[in-house]
Order: sequence, then structure tokens, then C-alpha cells
Amino acid sequence: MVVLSCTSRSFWALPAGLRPLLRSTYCFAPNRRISSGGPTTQSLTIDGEQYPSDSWTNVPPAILAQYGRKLHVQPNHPLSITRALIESRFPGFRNHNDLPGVVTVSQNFDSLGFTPDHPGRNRTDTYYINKDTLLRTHTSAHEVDVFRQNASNGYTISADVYRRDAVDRSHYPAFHQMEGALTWDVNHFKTRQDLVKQITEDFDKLPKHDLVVEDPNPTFHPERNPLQEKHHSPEEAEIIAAHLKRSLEDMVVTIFKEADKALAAAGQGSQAEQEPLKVRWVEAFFPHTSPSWELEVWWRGDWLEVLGCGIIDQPLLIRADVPSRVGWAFGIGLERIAMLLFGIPDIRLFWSKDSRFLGQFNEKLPIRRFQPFSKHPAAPRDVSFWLPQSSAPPVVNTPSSAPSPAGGQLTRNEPSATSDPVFHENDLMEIARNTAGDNVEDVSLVDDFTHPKTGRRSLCYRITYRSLEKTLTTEEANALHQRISQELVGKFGVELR
Ligand code: FA5
Ligand code: MG
Repeated sequence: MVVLSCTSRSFWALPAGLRPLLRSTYCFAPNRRISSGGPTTQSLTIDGEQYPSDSWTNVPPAILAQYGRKLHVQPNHPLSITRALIESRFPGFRNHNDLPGVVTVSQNFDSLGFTPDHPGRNRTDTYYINKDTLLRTHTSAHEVDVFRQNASNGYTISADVYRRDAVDRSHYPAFHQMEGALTWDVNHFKTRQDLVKQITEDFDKLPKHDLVVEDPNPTFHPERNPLQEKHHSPEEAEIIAAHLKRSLEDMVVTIFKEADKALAAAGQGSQAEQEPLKVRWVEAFFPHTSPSWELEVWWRGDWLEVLGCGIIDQPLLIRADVPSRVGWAFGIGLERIAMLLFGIPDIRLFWSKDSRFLGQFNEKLPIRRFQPFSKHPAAPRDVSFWLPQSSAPPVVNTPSSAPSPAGGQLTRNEPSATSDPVFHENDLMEIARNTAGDNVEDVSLVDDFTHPKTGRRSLCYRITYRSLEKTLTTEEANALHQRISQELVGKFGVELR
């Protein structure tokens, strides 16, 4: 449960667009409590714990309202069904499904070896409760703690995670991940050769599949994807990587077999989904694994990234007091897998409380294809604006350049949290979410123009409004758009064109 305690002073310090939301979400909703507090104090109570706010606090009411629903363990929820199906492919693993979502900066970043200037730490990318505490951005935040317990060779952790991120059909600021890890204890073997022999035997026991997987890169590469030379021989890394990739390919094949059965049972499916399954491994970077990869699946005409993984950073295992263990870890987006499995076209649907959605899933029955219950028209609106002239350049992400608060591609180095850029695309994403809620389907940059004479820069974003539940009237879409545009002016001093 989440309680926002606020004084009137702090309430009015919020942007005008947020105030109505805050009022309705916190001040009058059942289970929510306003504490009088001191004249300037503001705090958040989450899971019964009180956290003082400070200049780092940036978690908005809309996100806190979603906190605690634990969709991954709700009976008959598609995310729960997906979680259980994946867990079933990792027999003998210990499954942790109830770890609290508020973690320390140290758990989320430091324990995993994120550098102090890693962009994922920025307030533009991460929801902070205060300077020391945040909503976990990934399930990896619990890795060191779970390794330290040393209770099983293999484990999974499924949980809700939170990120300030893009707005489209496959990204949502609250989503679910499953972490998985498997380690072998070197001390259980007489020699490192015996270790390799054991992993090879384990590899041979994994289910085989006939899926063609694109995997053009070497297992490790000195610059792009280094072997941890100090800790692993090339032979060890090769077999751990082979075990990791085969295990995850098996999981994807299982998902697709189930999805195919559902498609056949429904006697339908889009042309694109009936294409043969295409899967590829791409090189990646995570501070907590090396070498690292991401697995992508061809879905509705594009490559969809479904997971990140790699050979566990040995210093991490040393920090967790299990220095003799070596192995692999992965982190998978449960929504992305569930979308493939059930044919769910839009990530917002997972949060729906509509019985027309929830009533379609039953964990005791074979997977059935999702039947869209409504198709409401999209209402796209463009907003063009001149950025204020300033020394700080804006941050405009493209899907491939966006760094992940969990690692991913490390492509930009940004100033620290105290000097956020003048305009960060994620701020627009959040304004759109906070103002239009789930009525916004997509926000994309459609034009980026610098005036040749004045050097002024102008951006144009297309915001697509579409409700999952009803047809938005022209007036409703216009009103939402107007409010978002005004917020942009108020917050960033942009000049609308
Ligand atoms: C991570 O979060 C790493 N911690 C994964 C990992 C774990 C790597 C263990 C190595 C070892 P990444 O940021 O790529 O990586 O996210 C993992 C997956 O979460 C993505 O592949 C994607 O499936 C899903 N995901 C990421 N952002 C979103 C989002 N905004 N909405 C929905 N799913 C998302
Ligand atoms: Mg990624």
C-alpha cells in the first residue's frame, strides 16, 4: 500500500497538471492517508515504511497508484500464467516472487557494479523515493542478496519494476521482469576441467530444439564483449554461454509452441504472426555480466528485445560472499513474452481491470488467444515547439540509442541528477502519462529541425491518443493535448509553434 503524506505547501509546489491527479489519487482515495507532518515535511509511506522526500523525489502519483498490484502473482492473470510457464522450464530453481519493490540505490546500482556516472542512475530514467531509495528498475537489484543466501544453485526472481521510459505499445513505466541465475560451485570439483565436464553434461541434458537462431558473433570479443580473463578460461566461458543460450532458446521455443497451439485453436492470427519464428542473439553490455547478450524475436514486422543476459560478473559473486561460484544470469520482460504468448497487442492492457480482459485467462486451461474486445479509433495530435536557447542540449532518445536504467547499451553519458538537461524526452513521456493516463498509446519524435540562421532547435512529437475502453471524442483528445502542450511550456519554457 502507498500513502502520500503531503502538506498543502508541498502540494502546491507541484506542477498544476499534477495537482488534480494527486488530489484524486491520494487525498480522497480509500486506503490513502494524509499526514499533517511538519510545515515543510513531505514523506511517502510505501509497504508500511515511511520515506522522507527530498530533492531527488520524482515518483509521480500515477506510478504509486500502480505499485503493489503484483500482477505476476495474481491468479489467472496473463503475467502470472507466463511467469509460471517460464518457471516450469527451469526445474529445481528456487522461485522468489514477493521481494519488496522499494530498494536502496546501493542494491539497484552499486551492488551490481554500475559506475557512479552511469546514465541509468539519472532522475530522468529512474523513479526515486529519495536520494537513497528508489523503485527498483530491474529484478537484478536483488541478485547480490539472493546469491548471498546461497540457498540453491538456480533461482528466479519475478517482480514489478519501474522506469521512466518511452511510451509505445511495448514500453510501460511499470512492468514486470523475471531474473534467472544458475551457478556451479568450483569447490565441488577437483579441477576446473571437472567443472567444464559437469557443465558440458548439464548442457547435453537440456532439451534440444530445431529452431534456427541467428548468432553471428563470437562468444567473447576483447573490445565489444570481453571474457573475464582473470576469472574464467575461454573454455569455461564457452560452455557457460552455451548452457545459458540453450536454456533461454528452450524457453522461447516453449512459449512459441504454446502460442502456436493457441493460434491454431482460434483458427486465426495476423499474417505477420504466422511467419516462422525468427530469433537472434545480439551483443550487449551490462555492468553485472560479461560477456553479455540480448535475445530478440521477430514480432509484427520488427525485432522485439525480450531479454538481457550474460556470464555473471565474478566481482559481483565475490561481493555476495560466494567467490567460488561461476555461472550465468538473465533478465526477461514478462509483458513482452506474454504479448507473444497470448497475442496481446498493447502493453497497457495488462493493467486493465475490465472483466472483458481478465475474464479471458484461466491458468487451469490451455493457453487461449486473446480476443480483442474493442477497437477504438486512434486520435493522433502533433505538438511542435522551439526549445529555449540554452547551453544544455536536449536528450532525445531513439529506441536503439536509449540507455537502459539496467545497463543495455551504454551510449550516452549525462550529467548527474542534480543537473538534468533542459529537455529530456522522458519528461515529455511522463507528462503525457500523468495527464492522459492510459489514453496515450504512443509518443514519437516526428521532426527535429535546427534553424540554419538562428541555430534554434525545434522538435515535433506525435502523440497518439487511444483509449482501450471507449472512443475518445475530438474534444476529449483536444483537451488532453492542450494540457500536455501547456505543461511543456510551463515546465521547459518551450515556445509552441
Ligand atoms: C535489464 O534489466 C538487465 N538487468 C537484465 C539482465 C539480468 C542482464 C541479468 C544480465 C543479467 P534491460 O534493461 O534490457 O536489462 O531489460 C530487460 C528486459 O526487460 C528487456 O529485454 C525487455 O524485455 C524488458 N523491458 C525493458 N524496458 C521495458 C519497458 N519499459 N516496458 C516493458 N518491458 C521492458
Ligand atoms: Mg535491454
